[in-house]
Amino acid sequence: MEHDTVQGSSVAILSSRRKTSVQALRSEIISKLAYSIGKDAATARDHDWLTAAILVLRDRIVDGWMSSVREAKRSGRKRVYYLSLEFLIGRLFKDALGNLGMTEPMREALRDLGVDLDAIAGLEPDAALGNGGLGRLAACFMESMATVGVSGLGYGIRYDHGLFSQKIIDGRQVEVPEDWLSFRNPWEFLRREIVHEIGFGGSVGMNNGWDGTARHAWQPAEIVLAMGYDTPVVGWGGRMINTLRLWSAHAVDPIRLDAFNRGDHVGAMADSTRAESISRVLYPSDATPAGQELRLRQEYFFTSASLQDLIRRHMQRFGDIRSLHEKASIQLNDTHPSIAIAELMRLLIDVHGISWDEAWSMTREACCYTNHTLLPEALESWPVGLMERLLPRHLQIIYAINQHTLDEARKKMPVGRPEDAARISRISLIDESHGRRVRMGNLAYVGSHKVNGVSALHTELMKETVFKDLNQILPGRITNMTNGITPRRWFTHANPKLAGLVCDAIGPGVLDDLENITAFERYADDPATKERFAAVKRANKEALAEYTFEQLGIRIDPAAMFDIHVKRIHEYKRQLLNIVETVALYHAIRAEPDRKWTPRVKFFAGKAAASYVQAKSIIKLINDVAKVVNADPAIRGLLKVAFLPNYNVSLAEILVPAADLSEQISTAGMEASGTGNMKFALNGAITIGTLDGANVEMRERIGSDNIVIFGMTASEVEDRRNAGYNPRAVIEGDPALKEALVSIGTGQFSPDDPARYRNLVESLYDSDFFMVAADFASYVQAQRRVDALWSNPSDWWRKAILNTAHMGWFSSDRAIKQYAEEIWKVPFWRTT
Ligand code: 26V
Repeated sequence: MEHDTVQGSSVAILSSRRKTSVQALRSEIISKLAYSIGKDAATARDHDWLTAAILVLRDRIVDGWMSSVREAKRSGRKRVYYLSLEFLIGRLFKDALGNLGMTEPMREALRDLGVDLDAIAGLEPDAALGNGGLGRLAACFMESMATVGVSGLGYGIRYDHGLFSQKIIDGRQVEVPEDWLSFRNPWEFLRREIVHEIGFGGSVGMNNGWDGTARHAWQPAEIVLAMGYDTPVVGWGGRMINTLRLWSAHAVDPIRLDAFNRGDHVGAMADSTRAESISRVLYPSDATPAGQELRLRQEYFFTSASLQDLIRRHMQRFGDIRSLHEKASIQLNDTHPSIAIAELMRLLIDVHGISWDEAWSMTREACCYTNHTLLPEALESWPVGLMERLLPRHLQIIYAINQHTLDEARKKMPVGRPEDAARISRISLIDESHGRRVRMGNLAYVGSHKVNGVSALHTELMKETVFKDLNQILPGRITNMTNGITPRRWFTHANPKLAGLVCDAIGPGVLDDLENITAFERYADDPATKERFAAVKRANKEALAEYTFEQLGIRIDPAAMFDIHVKRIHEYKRQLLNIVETVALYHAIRAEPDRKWTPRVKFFAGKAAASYVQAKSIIKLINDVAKVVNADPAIRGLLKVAFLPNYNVSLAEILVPAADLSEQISTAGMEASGTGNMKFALNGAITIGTLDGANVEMRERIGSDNIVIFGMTASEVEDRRNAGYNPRAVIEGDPALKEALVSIGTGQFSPDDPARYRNLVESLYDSDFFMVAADFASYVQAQRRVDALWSNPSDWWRKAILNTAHMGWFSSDRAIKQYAEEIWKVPFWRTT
C-alpha cells in the first residue's frame, strides 16, 4: 500500500485505490510539459515543472470535482453560497497533494525527473486575496465544507493583484504591488459562458411585467461584465470537491473602434480600463476609510454576479424561483456583501415578479450574516448620495425595508417615551448623524434570519453594543459560531513531524477528525513523548532560525525560547505592548547581566495598512529596537528581536510550528476571535494572552494551568474607560515602564532622529486608548511566569502537549458542522 507523509490514514487507502503509480505521474508530467507548456525536460525551468505538476494534479482532481457537482445536482439538496470579498488561500499545491494522499508519489515522480518537490512548491505564489483573519477564515471554511461534505460554492473577486507585498527598507514598511497571476494560474478554469451583466447608475422607471402588473425598471447607465473563474477546492481524502468561483470584471466592448480609428488610442480603452479596475486590486481595507466609490462598486459587482449566478443555477435545477430559500443558504461574510439583501429583493421583485412580502420573507430565509468586528471605525456605511448615484433602485428598496423595519419597531414600543426616538434612530438603516449614510450592518441584520459572532465573548458583546437595539426589536437572531482553523493546512501539512508523532501515539483517526486528538492527553506525562515533542519543536525552530538568517542575517540560537507575535499591525493588537516590554527586559538584562535570564527571541511579523501612520511607526520602532538590541554585546545574545518581512500564509506555515510562546495580547473586548491563537496552540505553543476573543474558550478547553492569562477583562476595560483612565499616573507609578518609554521617546533606539517616537510615546501618556500602560505590569508578571515555566522543561512540554491535545474543538470542521446544523440547515457527513 502506498503511504503519504503521514502514514496509515484513510488517505493512504484512497491513494492505493486510485493506483497513483509513480510511473504514470512521471509520464503525465512530461506530457504536460510538452503539450501545455511547450518545453521539454532539457529546457524546462523550475517554474515550468511546477506548472506541469499542478496541471497533472488538477487532472486528477477534475474527475472527482465533476462527480461532486453531478451528485449535488442529482440529490437536489440545499446548497451553501459563501459570499466573501476576501479568500486568503495561500499556496494550493502541497495542500491538494496532501488531501489526495499524493504527496509521496508526486515527490518520487519528480525526483525521478531530477526535480525537488519542496523546491518547486516554494515557487508557487500565495493567492493573497485577503487582508487577514476574515479572508483566511473564508479559505479554511471552503476546505472544511469539502471535508465534511457540505455542498457549497464560494463567491468572491479574482483580483489581479492581491494584498501588497511588504518590503522592509531601513526599518520601514514599503508596499510593493503583488502579482500572483504573472505566471498564469494553473488552478483556475475560465468559464467564458458564465457571464453576468452588472449595472451601475442610471435611473428607475416603471414598466409592465409579463402579467401586466406594474414593475420598477432600473435602467443602468453603465454595464460591466462579470466573468467567472472556477478553482476546485479539495477536502480531506478528496471525497467532495467544491468550487470557488471568482469574478473578473470586463467591459462590454473591449475597445471603442470609432475612437481608436480617430486616433484616440487611450480614449478607445477608457471604458475597458474603468470596468476592469473593479477587479484590479484588493483593498487593504482593514484600516483605510474605504469610502471610495470603487470599493462600493467592488462590493456590488461581486454580490450581484453571485446572486444572479445562484438564481440561474436554481432555476436550471428546480425551475421555480419560489423555492429558492429552501435550496440556497447565502452566507454574508461581514457586511461587504450586504448589499445582497437589497439586490436579492430587486431580483425577486423586479425581475421575477414576486410580491414584496413574499420576497422579503424569502430573502430573510435565505440570508445569514457573520459579524467579524465591533470596532466602530470598521462598521461599513455608505453616503446616501453615493448610493443614490450608483445604485438608485437599491436605495429605494433600502428605504422601503427601513420603513417596514421602523413600523414594526414602533409597534413593539410603548408610545411616547423620549428614549424611543433615540432607539428608532439607532435601529434605522439610515444614519442621520454623520451626513446621511446607509448602515450596512443594520441592513444585513434585518435581512438575515441568523446573525452570528465569531467567539462566545464577541457574540455577547454584539448583543450589548452594536446590535443591542436590533436584538431587542428582532430577538433570537444572534447566535455564536466560534471560529476554527483547518487542521490539514495548519497541522498535518505545516507540521508533518508533529502530526506523525501524534498519529504514532494515538493512531491516524486524528487526521479524519481532529477532535480525536484529545486521546493524546494521556501522553502528557510520558517522558518519551515529551522528548519527541521537544525534538519536533527543535527541528521546526531550526528551520525558522535558518529562514531568519537568510532573510535578516540575524543569528539566533534554536535553544532560546521562540516568542512569536504575528498578525496585522493594529494598535488594538498591541504589538506596542510587546515591544515596550522588550525594551524593559533589555534594560533589566543590561542592569543585571549575571542574573539567570531566559534566552529569548522575539519574533514579529505583520503588515500595516498603507495609510495607517501609527501602525507603520510601530513597525519602525520594532526594527529600531531590533537593531540596538541585536548588536549589544552586553546582553550576550540573551535577547534577540526579529521582524520578518511580508507576513503571509506561507510564512505563517513556517512560524506556527516553530513557536514556543504565542502572543495574543489584544485589549480585551477588541479582538473578535483570533484564529492565529488557535494555530499556535494546536502546534504546541503556550499562549500568553488576554481574556479576549476565542482566548476565553481556549482557556476553558486547555485548562487555566496551561495558558498564561493576564490583564484586564473586557468589562474591566470598559469600567476603567468610563471611570476616566489616567495613563500618566500609571506610567509615573511604574519605574520600569517609565524608563522604557523615556528611552524610546528620547531616542535611545533612534539616535539618528531622537524625536522619532515622541508622538507615539506622548499618545500613551495622554490617552492610551488601547490600555498599554494599564496592562503593562500584569503583562510583565505574566512574562516572568513564562520564564519560570521554561526553566522546568518537563513541565513546559507537559503543558505544550496538553495544548495540542485540547485544541481539537477549534477545527474549522467543527465550526462548519455547527453552521450546517444551526444556520444553514444542510446535511453533512458525520464522522463518529
Ligand atoms: C479592523 C479595522 C481596524 C481599524 C480600522 C478599520 C478596520 C476595518 C476592519 C477591521 C477588521 C476586519 C474584519 C476582520 O478581519 N475581522 C477579523 O475576523 C477574524 C475572523 O472572524 C477574527 O478572528 C478576528 O478577530 C477579526 O479581527
